[in-house]
Amino acid sequence: MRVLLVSANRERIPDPIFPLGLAYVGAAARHAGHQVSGLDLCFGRLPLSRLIRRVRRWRPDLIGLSLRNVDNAAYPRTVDYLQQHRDVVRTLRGVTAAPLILGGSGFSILPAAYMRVLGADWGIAGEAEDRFVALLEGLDRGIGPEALPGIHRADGSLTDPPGTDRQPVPVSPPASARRAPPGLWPARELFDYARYIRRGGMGNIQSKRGCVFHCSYCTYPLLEGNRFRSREAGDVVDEIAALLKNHGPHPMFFVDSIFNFPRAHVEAICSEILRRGLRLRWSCYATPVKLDREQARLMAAAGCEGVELGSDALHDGQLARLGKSFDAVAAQAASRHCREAGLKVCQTLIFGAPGETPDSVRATCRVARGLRATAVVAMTGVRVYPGTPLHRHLSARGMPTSPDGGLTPTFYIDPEVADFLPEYLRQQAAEAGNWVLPGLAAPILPASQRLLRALGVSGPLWRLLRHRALHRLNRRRFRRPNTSWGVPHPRRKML
Ligand code: B12
Ligand code: SF4
Repeated sequence: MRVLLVSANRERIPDPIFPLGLAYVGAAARHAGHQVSGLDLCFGRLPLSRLIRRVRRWRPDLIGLSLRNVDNAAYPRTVDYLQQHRDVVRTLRGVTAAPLILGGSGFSILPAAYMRVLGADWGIAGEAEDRFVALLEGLDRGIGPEALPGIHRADGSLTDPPGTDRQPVPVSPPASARRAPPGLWPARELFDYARYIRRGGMGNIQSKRGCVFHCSYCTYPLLEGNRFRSREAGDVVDEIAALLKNHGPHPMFFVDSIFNFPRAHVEAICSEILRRGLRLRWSCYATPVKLDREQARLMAAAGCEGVELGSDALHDGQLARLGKSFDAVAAQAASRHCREAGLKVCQTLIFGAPGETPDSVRATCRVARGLRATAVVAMTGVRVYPGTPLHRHLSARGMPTSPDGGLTPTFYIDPEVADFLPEYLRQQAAEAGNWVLPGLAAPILPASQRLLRALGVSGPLWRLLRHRALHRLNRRRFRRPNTSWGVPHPRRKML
């Protein structure tokens, strides 16, 4: 079968992100013997014209469309990507009758709602290598997706042939999320990896899937399953070494939900990097759980330059209500160990979850200031995603959680702090200089980000906030949402 895989994401803030998930799907389809071509809409001025030209020239039998982001998860200046997704689907429908299959993390968060509004033929939520290949093979043999489990139909419902694993809720992890990640490396050659590096992006690498924790607001266990499924350290480091060989030195990001847990896994990867003497700069998401001095030192020695430490709060009551598995003392200790090991720390915080009070906000801010992190990213309000414990908690109390099936990005701010929070956080940010308030105040304005990237600055921009001179860029309020494409300019043409 001739398969065209299209990545719809055009967001380049905070950095352009290589379509890794689609490259995995492409590798699986190729491995199964299909002819696969990739089209990435991230760069360039007239993406839809390119899309039309490619479909006309390549004449695919089937199109897989990857939707990475629903919105930028920032409040109050929220960027919603739905209209862009609609434009891409409408364009495809206008130029070909080939079946259109949706997938990707954004799609997987709202599969039923996206199926109903976008008008594609089928959709696969969650990790999709197995089911995408099964779907292609079925179609090749004249068997429709109805015969397969866990495929979304155009009306949003799920196929559920008798005798197969039942899929009771649309966002539950698919059967494949209970097995090891596929042995195949992503087919990066389908897209222009080097262009991402040139434009300031980080190379992305996945060492495991899943997350065992149950933080109240988090979608990651829904997307990847709630068990860790790790790759062999040697295989991960082989893939990194191949990327460095083919593309020269460039910063890498481990896209695992949290990279530093379980402990044996991160130790195995760091030791393997060290054993081979690979010179590498990398960063990752980290949890304070079991992050001690030895782990921080090992990561630093293996080339880790910074971690995004997901503490979320630094007040015990609020940590418990967010479903975190550590207390404020452990979060502070983890931050200190990282700093002492020479790692830059981006401390991420979420304010306004149920139970938040002005006192808990003040307590978290007070402790955060004492941590001397490189940067603090503080979210105002919690994004409420269907299927999460937070969604269930709010629904049980009769609160409106997801109008139109979750299509409108919905945030929760406890009424106790709704009036107090934005101004208080702005004040904290203004005093500290290195705080980023997504959706509220500009981290580094889009124009400045473009300039920095043009000057060859790559990797996470938050690490620059250690320079006091850059704090000045960090003091402005948003006039427009912080996006490269999310809200199209009325006069900007896409065709
Ligand atoms: C790592 C990460 C980042 C890193 C990326 C670094 C890098 N260079 O790669 C950073 C920190 C930069 C980042 C930034 C952002 N991120 Co982010 N990120 C992630 C994370 C943790 C992993 C993404 C990943 O690479 N996964 C690994 C790949 C292999 O998986 P995958 O892409 O899902 O692909 C699989 C399936 O989806 C499916 N699939 C994919 N495509 C297709 C296509 C078809 C046809 C089919 C059938 C299947 C299919 O099969 C694939 C293989 O199994 C996810 C959460 C998560 N656990 O998924 C959030 C996530 C994707 N991010 C999210 C968001 C919001 C953002 C930002 C907008 C936040 C912000 N304002 O800064 C930006 C957007 C940046 C941009 N340019 O687009 C959201 C998106 C959902 C939403 N709310 O819209 C997620 C889901 C987190 C969440 N809140 O739930 N992110
Ligand atoms: S916030 Fe982090 S630790 Fe908690 S469930 Fe999500 S990925 Fe896991």
